[in-house]
Amino acid sequence: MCTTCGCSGDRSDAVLTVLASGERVSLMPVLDPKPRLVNVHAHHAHAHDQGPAELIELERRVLATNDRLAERNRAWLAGREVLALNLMSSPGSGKTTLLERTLAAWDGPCGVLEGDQETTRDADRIRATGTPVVQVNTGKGCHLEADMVWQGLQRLQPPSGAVLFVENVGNLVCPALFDLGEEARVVLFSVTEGEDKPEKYPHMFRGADLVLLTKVDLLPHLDFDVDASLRALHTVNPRVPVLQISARTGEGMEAWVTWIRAQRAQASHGWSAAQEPSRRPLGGPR
Ligand SMILES: Nc1nc2c(ncn2[C@@H]2O[C@H](COP(=O)(O)OP(=O)(O)OP(=O)(O)O)[C@@H](O)[C@H]2O)c(=O)[nH]1
Ligand SMILES: [Mg+2]
Repeated sequence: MCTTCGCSGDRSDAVLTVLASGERVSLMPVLDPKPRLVNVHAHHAHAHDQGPAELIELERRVLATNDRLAERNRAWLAGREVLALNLMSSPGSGKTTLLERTLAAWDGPCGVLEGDQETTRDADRIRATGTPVVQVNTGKGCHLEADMVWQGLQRLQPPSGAVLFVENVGNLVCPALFDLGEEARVVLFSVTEGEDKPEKYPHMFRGADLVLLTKVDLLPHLDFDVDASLRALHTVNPRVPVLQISARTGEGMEAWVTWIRAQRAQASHGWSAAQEPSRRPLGGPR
């Protein structure tokens, strides 16, 4: 849950679908990693009765739990030398379209975890490329959480050396708060959104390891000022690399694929030192 937007912590309608088999799994937290979480959920049922201090404490504890689960994902991914990229943006910035084109261009093993509140439309599009995919529907939730990614990983079982693309729920606010165990965060910023978005949603852009300025094929038809958008971006994240890209024309795709390769090469240094996670604190697969 996020006190940021007030979205419900109720996970009763969250579900994961494995596209290949049609398996559907409830994402109700079935096993709280620490007993004290039970209290968190119990409290949340009455969150509207709580004062700001209690809500901040509640959020801190939820995020701390998420961070521990994200570390478990990170260790699992490192143990299998799988590069996980978390793609985030506002709705409709072009995440799925970029993925469709990327998967066609990528020559190694891949997996995709799709996040949306409802429907399997994005996962259907990915499945059509022949790539293994699971869809997480968050229901009332507005972001993916680390345990959802864990559940997806257990079903995708990406092979060693694969790239796992996680398409987060379209939202420029809450997904930024939740570490998923990814190696890098890629934030898409489309030229139809207005130059000021990085300054209005600084947390998302501040946490980005790469920003993709998308739909640049539309620039001739818009009064979007690329230089002004880059100034706004660099105000909140001065050193973030930016690639201008169009999934429609293919402009920038080569640079994007090169960036992914470089990420994998860089991550592999850490993987060689990585250990399997201890099973004791968090338990095995749920
Ligand atoms: N002109 C142009 N249109 C694009 C490009 N990329 C995506 N689109 C269009 O933008 C719309 C949204 O694209 P999606 O890829 O579904 O966006 P998304 O970010 O996955 O959307 P959500 O999953 O709903 O957040 C679609 O109509 C796409 O055809 C592009 O590079 N150029
Ligand atoms: Mg999408």
